[in-house]
Amino acid sequence: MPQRKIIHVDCDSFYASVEMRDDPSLRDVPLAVGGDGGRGVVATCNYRARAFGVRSAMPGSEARRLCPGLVMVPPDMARYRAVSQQVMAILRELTDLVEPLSLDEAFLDVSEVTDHRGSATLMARYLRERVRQEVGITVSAGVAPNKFLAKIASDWEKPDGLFVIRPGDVDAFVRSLKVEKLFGVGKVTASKLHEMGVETCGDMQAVGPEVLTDRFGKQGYRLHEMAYGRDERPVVVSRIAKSVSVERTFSQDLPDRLACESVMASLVDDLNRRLARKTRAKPIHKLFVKVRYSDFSTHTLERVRDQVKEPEADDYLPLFRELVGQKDRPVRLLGLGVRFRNDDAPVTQLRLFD
Ligand code: TTP
Ligand code: MG
Repeated sequence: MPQRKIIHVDCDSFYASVEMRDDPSLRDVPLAVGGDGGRGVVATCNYRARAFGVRSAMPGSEARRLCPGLVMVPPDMARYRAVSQQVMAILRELTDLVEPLSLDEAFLDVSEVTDHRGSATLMARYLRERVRQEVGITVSAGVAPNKFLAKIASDWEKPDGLFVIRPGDVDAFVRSLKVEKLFGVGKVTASKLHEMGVETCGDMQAVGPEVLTDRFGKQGYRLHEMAYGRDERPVVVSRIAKSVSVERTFSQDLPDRLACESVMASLVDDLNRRLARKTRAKPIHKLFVKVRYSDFSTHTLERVRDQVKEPEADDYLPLFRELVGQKDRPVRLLGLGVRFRNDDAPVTQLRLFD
């Protein structure tokens, strides 16, 4: 298998971060999000509450005992889903190979991405910054040659951290890695391993695959593989893209329509690069443009354009002109994209967020 570059992204104290973003009075207090305004269990809590020992799945009563000043708010799943979609959309602008694991985390396979000089570290930095600026929450990221290590890496510098495990660092990294960090190793497996004198992956390497499979069956072989930092599971894209788009937020607003039209060609280039990376592209059905003005009002327009194979700036200019009309207003963001035809039988589509 060729060397891969995998990024794992995980939002920090996700539900709590959304609540803190939307209500400044919650920003400087220990906060838990939980069922029934406090009588249920803690879904998550901010890092200030974690310092008191509050944790996910803890009964609200226990959380309050540990942390007397704890503020508890009920969850608002609709809002978390919307934020999640915003985050995932930013990830998908970088690559289509995005595998969400839950509302707040995803794997990306960026092996083929050439933006950011092809550096997964720069890509992860960029994604973290964009989510911070555009969504208003922090995410931690891990970069590694496979999913298993990328997930450990994203947790390493949490919250608001980035940790990179380069291929050459893998051996040294895993040798000192505690077995508790391994996927599937809970309290029971960990204590069995400890009884065998195994604390780290280095210890586990010394034990060898035979003993591990004798003791743990199939899981034993997985443990052996993980002890060497090996994991060949691919990033699985479980949804067929309905559209592909690119957008750019300008560090300084574009003053007028002419300025917008002059960046169109480079946006179309970006779009075509993204389209070229699509492995399961269907025929294009519609083109659309999006404009956000300096007052944050956002407008989009789409038109059926079945004949387009590889869009050009000239395909988008008429839409752009129709959308903005005759007036010049400062533009903050410009986006464009394509929607694919959706006429063949619906592929069994995983509803990720239900
Ligand atoms: P996590 O990513 O496990 O936790 P987190 O994002 O709150 O904190 P961090 O990643 O910084 O450690 O889970 C994501 C969301 O899933 C979390 O915000 C709330 C929800 N969740 C529950 O509802 N119950 C749980 O037991 C857990 C672990 C999470
Ligand atoms: Mg999280």
